[in-house]
Amino acid sequence: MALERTLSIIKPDAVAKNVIGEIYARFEKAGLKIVAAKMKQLSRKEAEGFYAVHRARPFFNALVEFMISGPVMIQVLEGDNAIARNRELMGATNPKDAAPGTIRADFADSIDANAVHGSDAAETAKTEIAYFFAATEIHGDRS
Ligand code: RTP
Ligand code: MG
Repeated sequence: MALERTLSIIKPDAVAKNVIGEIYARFEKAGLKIVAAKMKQLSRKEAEGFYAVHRARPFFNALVEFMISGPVMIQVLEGDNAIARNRELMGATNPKDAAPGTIRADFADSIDANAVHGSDAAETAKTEIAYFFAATEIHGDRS
């Protein structure tokens, strides 16, 4: 299995619900290690840049507004198959479709306010991690 890193964001709705610790426990129980973390109020520019791939989509403005509606908790997760494993823990984008026991099934209210973000592929993980963290801020087993 490949030791991977992925970018995870606990979105403003879940931070406001005070469930950072419960979500971290799920990462840890699944064998994902938190190797970098910061709480941050995203600026509009940062949120637009982060989700730039969705710029032309009808939900883009709502997504940016939501992402800047309060602080987010941003972390790098490291572990075997971390990218796919984190996506499994998260569940489907729309919490109505998310499998029972997933983070979105348990903590998300809607497709817009859906509790967590996770990188979806190796290339996006690399770009997204670099968007928020310098190499010196990441303290993992993988160099
Ligand atoms: P994320 O990037 O936040 O981890 O979510 P995801 O991969 O599961 O979903 P993605 O397709 O990348 O969409 C990013 C976020 O945009 C909102 N969205 N709304 N109304 C809609 O049809 C719609 N589709 C996507 C969601 O909040 C999603 O998390
Ligand atoms: Mg996505």
